[in-house]
Amino acid sequence: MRLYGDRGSGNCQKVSITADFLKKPYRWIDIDIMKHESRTTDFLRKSPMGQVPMIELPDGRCLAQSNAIIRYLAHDSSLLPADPFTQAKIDELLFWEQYSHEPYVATSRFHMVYLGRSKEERDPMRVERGEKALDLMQHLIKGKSWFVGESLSIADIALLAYTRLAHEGGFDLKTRPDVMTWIARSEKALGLPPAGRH
Ligand SMILES: N[C@@H](CCC(=O)N[C@@H](CS)C(=O)NCC(=O)O)C(=O)O
Repeated sequence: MRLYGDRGSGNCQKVSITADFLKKPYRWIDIDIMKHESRTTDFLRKSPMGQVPMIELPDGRCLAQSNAIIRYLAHDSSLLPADPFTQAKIDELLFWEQYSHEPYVATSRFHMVYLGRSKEERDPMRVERGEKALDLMQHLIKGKSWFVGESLSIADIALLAYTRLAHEGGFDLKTRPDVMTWIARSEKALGLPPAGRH
């Protein structure tokens, strides 16, 4: 399998974290999004969405969208239990992450880390919605170890990717202590070095 990705992207990190945890071999292919390398004719032929992460299977089939990819990789593993309702609860969080978390927390980080904007120059609407998303995570994880069920799942990986990097987008997790504990728990379970100050 080939994994096309930008190493600084949380969406791409979701895929490498999942593949590494499941010991699925892959070849990482660096795509520099700032040089628009995901928009070349060759890349668009493989994946018309023009974004990373994207995987290419040995038989040539390609798949984009981080949460679709990790869901595919996790099939038949502990990260995606077989029970249909449990899977739907995981999907609930995968969709929520893409609609209500990533567009605000990740893009605020993108503006600071990739575009070099200051914390003060962030888009106030994105900041407000990002803060709300992080508050909801605190509410959901309070009193629990994992977001769905009793074990680590791809819901945790999807949410972890940008939440552990939220400080790089100017967000402070100190008022969400259970989120901070869950980040440390998840990083340990996944064998990841701590992403830094929260
Ligand atoms: N919903 C997509 C978002 C993918 C995305 O936004 N990718 C960014 C990097 S994080 C990208 O490829 N940007 C370059 C571009 O759009 O040209 C996913 O979850 O994979």
